[in-house]
Amino acid sequence: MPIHNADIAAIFEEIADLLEIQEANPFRIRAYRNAARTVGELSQDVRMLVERGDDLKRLPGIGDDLSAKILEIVATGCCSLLERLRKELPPAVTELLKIPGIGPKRVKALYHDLEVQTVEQLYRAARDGRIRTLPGFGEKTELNILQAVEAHVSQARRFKLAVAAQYAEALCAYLAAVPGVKQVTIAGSFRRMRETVGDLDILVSAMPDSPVMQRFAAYDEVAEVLAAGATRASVILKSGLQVDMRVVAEESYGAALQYFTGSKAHNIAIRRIAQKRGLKINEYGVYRGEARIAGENEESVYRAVGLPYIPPELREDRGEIEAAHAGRLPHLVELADLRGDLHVHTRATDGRNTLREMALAAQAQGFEYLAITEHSRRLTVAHGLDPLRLARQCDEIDALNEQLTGITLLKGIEVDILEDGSLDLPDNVLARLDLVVGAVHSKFGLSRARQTERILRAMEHPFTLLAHPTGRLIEKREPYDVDILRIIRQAKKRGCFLELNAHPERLDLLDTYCQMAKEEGVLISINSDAHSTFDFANLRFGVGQARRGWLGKQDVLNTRPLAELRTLIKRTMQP
Ligand code: DGT
Ligand code: CA
Ligand code: CA
Repeated sequence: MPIHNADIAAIFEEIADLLEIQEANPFRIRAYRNAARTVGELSQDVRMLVERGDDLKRLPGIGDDLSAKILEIVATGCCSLLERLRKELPPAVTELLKIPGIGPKRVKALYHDLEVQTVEQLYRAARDGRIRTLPGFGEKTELNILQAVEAHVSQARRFKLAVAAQYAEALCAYLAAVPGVKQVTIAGSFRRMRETVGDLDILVSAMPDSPVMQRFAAYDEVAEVLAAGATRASVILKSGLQVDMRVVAEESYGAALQYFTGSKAHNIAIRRIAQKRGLKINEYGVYRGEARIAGENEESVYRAVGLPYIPPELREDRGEIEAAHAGRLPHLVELADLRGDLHVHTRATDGRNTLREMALAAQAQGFEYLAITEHSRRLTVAHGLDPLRLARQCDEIDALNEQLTGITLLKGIEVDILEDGSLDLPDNVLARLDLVVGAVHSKFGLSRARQTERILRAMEHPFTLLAHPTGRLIEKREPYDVDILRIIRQAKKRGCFLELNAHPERLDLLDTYCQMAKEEGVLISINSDAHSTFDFANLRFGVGQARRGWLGKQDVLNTRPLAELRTLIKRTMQP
């Protein structure tokens, strides 16, 4: 079974969780968490590194022990340590950990103090009011748990786009190499770049004698074949991800791609337009009576119904069809439009590379500038900077800029927005910087009014952009409650900006908020929030989300050349 980065990361993450429940050495736990992050966010395939004989120890945070574990996982598909740990704890502990909002600390307390061992028991304990009696739990947490369990039961599992991408791209490469295969495309929500996908929909065109169907069912990561016919098959991968595949004739490829890309709402709206024009549209083509008038590519399908090509990210029936009719479709931003990144960390706080390594990686990415934005002192877990350490880093950046050519480092900070809306560093310290990235890292539970007020007040200081503006973590932490429209309007007034964080767990701003910012005339910065040189690879997911939010190149702050960017951010530094 081929092992993907996400599999290795999940094993390390589970080991860390189980060790934490067993109250193991915190450093050991930390090491597994870091390793999970390193591997999970790596843009290269670890299995390939192993096959090539690369030294895994050159990866950040991977030493002898972890490197041996990775080799074991790649070779055997599992990890003996994890199996041992699982045997030592009741199986339901693993289940409990999957519920959002219940981390290892809470599982530990529930397991040790309430003897809760199954999700069912957890539900009953919450319903009967027994959880609130535990130290550190309270009524509110109990209610949260109750809701989380209900949501967990009712909601089918979805996969984060970046995780699905690891499985999807490997499978596509495998299918593309099957004899007789001509085209392979992942359609569905994956192609529309939704932040999570329910399943993968793969479309293939192949010669009639191609063994692609058999090969698909025989893919060594398939756990179960749900259905297999002459032109369609569905399987479940060992990761739990379902994959539907269809094989279509080449002349229908565009029609099928249009159909299976969806969304369903978009397709229904397109079909209605076709009907009005006396046409019939399905996954084989567009027909007038018996005659097929389009279908070999998507452009022909849209042309047949009188529309220009609509990019997949817009196909949600959220106004794209009207815009297409009126010739007002946006020209969407592309990864290659980005000229820099305005939010990254280095070893000075919780990043894993040096200033120079980050600068060179950004340059290799084709960037012209990179803003270094460490955490501020309040965030002690990340070893945030105080004024003295910040000043020292500024000197280092100045010195490094003297040496570097073709890339400019900007001096910034990711400063904590405190509960009262003040910033974690005084204005006169911030004033020395090129830009200030403000972020909420605490008190997520404030009321909407207070949370909004807090952020509006923060903008009265030197303030360039609001990082991850709602603080949500996909399927892990709900967004904090905030009046985003008021914040966008204040940003407009103030001349500052909002971030779209490209980290696959964040992708925050939501697409609809991006659209809102665009309408209000507030530029968005698509940032990696990189904690290592590998993380720039995440920018493609940020760009995907931006495209879903209708953003064009001109709507994105970091598509601006350096000189223009400097003018724009300079204004934000005067309160
Ligand atoms: P997902 O998998 O939940 O993330 O979302 P999708 O959009 O990938 O949905 P999925 O996998 O159920 O179906 C793939 C595409 O097939 C969908 O986007 C549009 C098309 N499709 C599915 N069912 C229908 C339908 O009943 N009518 C129409 N017009 N299209 C459909
Ligand atoms: Ca799908
Ligand atoms: Ca599907």
